[in-house]
Amino acid sequence: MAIAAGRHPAWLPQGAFRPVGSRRVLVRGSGPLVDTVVAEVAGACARHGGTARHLPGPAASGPAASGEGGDLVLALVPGATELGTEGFALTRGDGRVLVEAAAGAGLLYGLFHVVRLGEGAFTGPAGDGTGARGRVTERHRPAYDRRMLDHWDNVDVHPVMGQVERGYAGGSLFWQAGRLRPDLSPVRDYARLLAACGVNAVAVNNVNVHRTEARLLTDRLADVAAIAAQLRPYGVRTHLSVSFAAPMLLGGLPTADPLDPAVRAWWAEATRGVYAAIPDFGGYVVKADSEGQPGPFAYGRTHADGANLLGEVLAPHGGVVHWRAFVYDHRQDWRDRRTDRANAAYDHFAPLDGAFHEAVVLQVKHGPMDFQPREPVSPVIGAMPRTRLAVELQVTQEYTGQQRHLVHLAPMWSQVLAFRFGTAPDTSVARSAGGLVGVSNVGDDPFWTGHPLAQANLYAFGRLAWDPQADPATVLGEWIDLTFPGAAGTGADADLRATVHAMMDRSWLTYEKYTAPLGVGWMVTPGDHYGPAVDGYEYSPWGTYHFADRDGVGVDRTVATGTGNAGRYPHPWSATYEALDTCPDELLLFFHHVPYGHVLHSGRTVIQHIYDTHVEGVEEVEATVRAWRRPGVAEAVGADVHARVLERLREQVRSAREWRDQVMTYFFRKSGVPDAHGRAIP
Ligand code: GCW
Repeated sequence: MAIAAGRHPAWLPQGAFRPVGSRRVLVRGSGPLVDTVVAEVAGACARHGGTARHLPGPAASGPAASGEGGDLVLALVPGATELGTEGFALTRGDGRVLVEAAAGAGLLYGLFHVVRLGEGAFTGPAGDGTGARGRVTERHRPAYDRRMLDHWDNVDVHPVMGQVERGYAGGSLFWQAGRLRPDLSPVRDYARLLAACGVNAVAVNNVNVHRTEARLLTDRLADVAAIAAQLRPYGVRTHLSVSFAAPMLLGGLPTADPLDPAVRAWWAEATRGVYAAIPDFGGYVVKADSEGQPGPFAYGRTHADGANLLGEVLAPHGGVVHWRAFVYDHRQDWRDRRTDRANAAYDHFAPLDGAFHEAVVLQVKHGPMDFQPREPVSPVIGAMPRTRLAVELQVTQEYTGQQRHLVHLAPMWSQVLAFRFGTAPDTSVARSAGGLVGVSNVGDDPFWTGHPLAQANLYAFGRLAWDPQADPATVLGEWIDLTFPGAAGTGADADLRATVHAMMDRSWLTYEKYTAPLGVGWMVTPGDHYGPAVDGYEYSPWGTYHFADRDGVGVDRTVATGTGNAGRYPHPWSATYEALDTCPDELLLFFHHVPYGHVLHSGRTVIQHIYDTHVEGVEEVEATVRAWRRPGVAEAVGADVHARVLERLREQVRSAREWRDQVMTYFFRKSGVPDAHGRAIP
């Protein structure tokens, strides 16, 4: 098993398998995913000089299994139901490792965990943190049953959005100019990478379902089945975005009214067809009544009516519908200061809590707006305890530099996941959610993600979906060690690790500094969303404003005088956000319109904060470029990676300077306030 030539191996280079492949390995058990484990182990051993054995019978549980001869034993123990279908137990010490799992998926995740631990799995201290000697057992289970990536891939090349909507990594892995790709082997490699970071579900087409894509549900279902066949060996289930108007578009019915019996019968029949072709199909994804997509509002029905129809037809087959909460009015009037896009999902969905079928998963973007570099957590997530929720993150860097800028997103995501609506731990975003969904950043680019270092975002997404409490810096460290194993253990490697950490750990905060300030967001070029246009959306119907004038800036979202958004949060957040003196600096302009001279908790005025952070942000990007050009880095990461990253960093510097100059100039002209440090503002 190896990533096909011509593509960067990402976090599965052959060297990462050396610790496993150079040992005596025994796999016990049988089944499709066990076969994958066997093939992985056999490939690694053939390459690195170890020996691989396979005994198809299951093992007895406990130490007996470990004495069966092997430095690494991977054993299916069907009775170990406490591990679930994806969990595994890892026993190690004395140079030997035993992985036990109740099902094939658990064994596969256990194998990739051993790969992640590397040589340390066999030689390092046992991992219970107590320093105990001898053999120690750890148990690992994913926090969420579904850890999913949504691909915004079109089948036809869209005249404006291209092959992949908001894709920054070339074409689609699945689709090419209207057809299924003839060679799907990269999809198999992709599934392998996903299993190695913990992702187990993929939606294969854009949530904006156009005419051709709608047909994937019926007459082009064979294409979806072909993709599913590639994903399945790595435990990844296939999902499909469908059009709510499918009964009309594909079935010739006069309506898509969710309460119409003919519509319901049509969906039931279509869904039977899907499961006949793909027995382990995961379910549908639906973007309804959103940015022009059809939905139940056309029939005077609620989103519960719409979603429940699909939940009901999927449930008998074990599927779910991911119903997106991204519903807002994109025909707003900037003169109207009461309507607020930040309120929309809450106002549409919170009143429906408890009304959804059990096979409906409401998929909520992590913030109330749209994946800006800084937003508060969406109040919807805290308001629907009787609804299955999945939190949606944007791995593709639409608003965070489009994989031309180096922005490591895991620190933002873990902050979101750790946010607590109340004081108890179970009020955290991580605990309120039943699943995590990421919009994929992958395409047919040789580095998978355009910017090679953006691979770390995909990896971190999977790891946080497995364990939302994982420390982002540790996860980044894992990714560095796996991806660049050539230099492992040498002095140069420690240096590389430190260099990459220094470049990436705070890169999200750097990006925040040189773009839109203090949580207000946007200020991007309309349409493609790349680069600065401070007033680009200011008078548009999309509902994304900053309201800067000569006296001040920010959106008044208070209950007292604004749009009332602060009041959508439970206590104490409603009060925290409502009051100027308690609102956190980084969200100040999201919740308040303030004069330029307003003094932040940091002690700086708003205008001086804008000047200072924009200068600092550019300096930090310049330092990042210097770090990447240090001697030894190119050798440690490979010339191809080094060159591609350098090319992207150069563009990042150019773009960051453009952001700095435009934002500083804009606010200097508006406010007339000079920079306290006397720097020249263009
Ligand atoms: O961020 C916006 C994007 C759209 C996207 C939409 C969504 C797929 O600009 O391109 O459409 O969000 O999440 O549905």
